Amino acid sequence: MKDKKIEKLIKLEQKRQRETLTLIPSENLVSGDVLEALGSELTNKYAEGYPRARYYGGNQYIDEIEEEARARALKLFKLQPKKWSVNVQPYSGSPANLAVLLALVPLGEKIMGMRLDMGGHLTHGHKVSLTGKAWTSVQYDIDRKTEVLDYSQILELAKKEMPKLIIAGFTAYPRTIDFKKFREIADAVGVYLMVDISHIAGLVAGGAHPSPFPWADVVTTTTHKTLRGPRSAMIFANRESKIAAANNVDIAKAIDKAVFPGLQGGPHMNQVAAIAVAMKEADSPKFKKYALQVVKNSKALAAELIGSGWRLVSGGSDNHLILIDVAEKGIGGKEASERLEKSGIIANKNTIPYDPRTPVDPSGIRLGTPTLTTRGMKEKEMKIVAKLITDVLLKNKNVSREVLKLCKKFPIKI
Ligand code: DSN
Repeated sequence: MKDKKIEKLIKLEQKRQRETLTLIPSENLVSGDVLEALGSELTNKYAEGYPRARYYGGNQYIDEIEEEARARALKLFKLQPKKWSVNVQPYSGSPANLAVLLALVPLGEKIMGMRLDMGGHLTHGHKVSLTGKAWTSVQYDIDRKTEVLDYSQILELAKKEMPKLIIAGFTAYPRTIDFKKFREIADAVGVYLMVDISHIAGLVAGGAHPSPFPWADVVTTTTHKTLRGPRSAMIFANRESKIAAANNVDIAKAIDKAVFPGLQGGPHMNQVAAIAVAMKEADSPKFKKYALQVVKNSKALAAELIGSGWRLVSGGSDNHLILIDVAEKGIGGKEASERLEKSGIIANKNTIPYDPRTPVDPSGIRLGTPTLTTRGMKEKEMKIVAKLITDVLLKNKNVSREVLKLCKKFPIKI
């Protein structure tokens, strides 16, 4: 690289990633092939429109790449092109979610998603997000006592508020989601069910979490979390959606139109190519094993943390993530994540349900196992990681040396 300043900073970031334990559940490590596609000359090309219907010339190879990405995405999730369409152009998860709302819910009408501080997402109708400004948003909670979803409460709220679209899928929910129950709720009020599987897409693809596809009208996902692809997103639309038919909506067309020209200009074709690469990588027995190991590791980490006296939100984990109530031990989430970082353990502070503290210094930290599992760590190492976390937070130790040793034993291979 001729730009020495940026080259140096990239190298330092590579070293940071190699020599720390990433426990942020929404992060992962991509393969060399995904990086190569992202860093390719595809970034030079404008391709506004869709395959075989572009506004610019010179798109013959670009068209093939986008068609391949779509075909591979459908195959990965075992979807028939006759029944499902997929749009691979959203720049990332937030515009993908926005595009779905733009396509299916008239501006100003009501949507219903989970509250951010309960584990939802900004784009599920939070008041600071466009999704909470351009639409009327009602938000559901999780059960105060069990800290899991209470489907009957969600049904009641849906019946009372009569939203036009219900969103399921979360960013800080450590348990299995019952998509069938969400379908029943959406059907009870005759509205769209949108499922955002950004966090668990890799688990769904690998068979480590039930699939939303038998139940949803639309599924959105980022591609860079458990799915281990580039920073990007996809929207799957159910061509057989009864709600779309009842509303006289061609759901696939409406979503394509909302993505482009509704929200975006030219797709980032380097990202689209990297999605294609990632979809193929995920469509393998090796990835399936990976997805199952992510969950095994999360359960092992959760069990060990509980054994060390920590209170976990909902009492454990069924997926790739864990929420520790650190405030219960008198430590703020901000302080906890900062102290962990000093020892090379990277986590993020997070609200817990009904958090009495603020989002900038909440009661929890959120941990996830996708990255450590990509590095090859298993249950044995999760026990070590749990002990390191406990040593830092409860015994005030600096465990940098042990962290580095573990990182060296499980190098990042691309
Ligand atoms: N920022 C993502 C996460 O960490 O869960 C969600 O957008």
